[in-house]
Amino acid sequence: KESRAMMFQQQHMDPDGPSTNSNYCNQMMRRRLMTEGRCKPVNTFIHEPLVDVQAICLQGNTICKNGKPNCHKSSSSMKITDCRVKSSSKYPDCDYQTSHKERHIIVACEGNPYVPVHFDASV
Ligand code: 139
Repeated sequence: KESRAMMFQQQHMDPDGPSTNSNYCNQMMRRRLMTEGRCKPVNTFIHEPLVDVQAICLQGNTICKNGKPNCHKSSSSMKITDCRVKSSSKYPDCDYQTSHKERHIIVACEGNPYVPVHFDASV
């Protein structure tokens, strides 16, 4: 469904990032509305062109963590930033640890066009 695809882009796409900034996750998690109601515990931002991330849906098929068969693993490693809420963080002051990485990523795809809707893992 298109709105799930848009939500994936809002929560996971940052092709021009990251700024060289240890505050990256604190700023981005708030700016992308993942600190409303609760602090989303873990979220990954992807620093690659949207077309390259959409193309993962045509790459290696794999089983998702929830057992569904619609996951795909990127054939290339990708620049990502993992944001993980600190144990000392207290809503509404969501405080995140920022970790820049280069990993293969696994996304779930849905719809027609068949596009990413969920971030499953990085490996
Ligand atoms: P989520 O609500 O999980 O999915 P995020 O990915 O942003 O939102 N959907 C599937 N969901 C899971 N498995 C499948 N095979 C699916 N196929 C379709 C968004 C939508 O995708 C649909 C769902 O029904 C839903 O409507 O793991 C929990 C959250 O943590 C994030 C990813 C996930 O949220 N996370 C976890 C990261 O960003 N990085 C990590 O390394 C680990």
